[in-house]
Amino acid sequence: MTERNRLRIAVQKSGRLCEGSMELLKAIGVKLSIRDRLLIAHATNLPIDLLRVRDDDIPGLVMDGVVDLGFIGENELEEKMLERQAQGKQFQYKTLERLEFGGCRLSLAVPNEMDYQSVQSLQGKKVATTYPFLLERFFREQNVNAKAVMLNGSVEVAPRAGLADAICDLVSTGATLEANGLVEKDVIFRSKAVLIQRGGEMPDGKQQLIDKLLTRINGVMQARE
Ligand code: PRT
Ligand code: ZN
Repeated sequence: MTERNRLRIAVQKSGRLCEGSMELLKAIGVKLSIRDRLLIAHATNLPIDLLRVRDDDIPGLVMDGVVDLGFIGENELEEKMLERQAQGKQFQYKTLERLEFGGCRLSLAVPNEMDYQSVQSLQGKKVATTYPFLLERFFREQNVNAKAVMLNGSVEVAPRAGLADAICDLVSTGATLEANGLVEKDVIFRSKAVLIQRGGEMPDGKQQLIDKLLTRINGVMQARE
């Protein structure tokens, strides 16, 4: 395949999805020579290039057709989809596989001392989150008039800092919430890592390669069950 026809896959450069994605690629036989800090890594045995980026950029790269495939958390994917929908931008993509890593939940959590009966208790309150579109959708569905306050980091300290009354953040073990005097109340979204494909036509060679990779992924997942 020519340079242009090499399959481009976006993966998180470092972080919670990085190990799972790289390990899966290795398990399905993609051999890489990755040198630290390089944006692009070329596979040595298949016509595949890896684009190593921040996870936040992956949905957009796939939806804009800049890359062919991407490994991403469903939370980030759904948030970016809602954001694009609100902006009237296109958000076409196809989920190829739900994967067995990156599991977490997006939950509402409140300070220990707060009286919380149901999500209705948040009426008129401010809720800090990195996922304002997912949170606002949930508030709309629940008929709650609360305000999502966007924070890109340190969400769990927002109530103590007086920036918000409650938070909506990703949880896996719950240790971070506990350490910050917060109690998990309602799960608004459950997430795992997924492999997604861009919309639009795929040249034959690339589609065959994608099909081959998917068959191998299914084989690896079955063997691990
Ligand atoms: O640098 P870059 O932008 O690429 O990375 P990032 O810091 O934005 O993301 P990263 O690596 O933290 O998370 C990437 C993805 O991993 C998320 O979008 C989720 O799909 C998934 N994931 C799974 C998690 C967690 N588990 C998780 N526990 N993402 C974040 N957390 C954080 C959470 O925000 C909180 O701060 O871990 C803390 C809670 O963990 P517990 O175990 O204390 O509950
Ligand atoms: Zn990120």
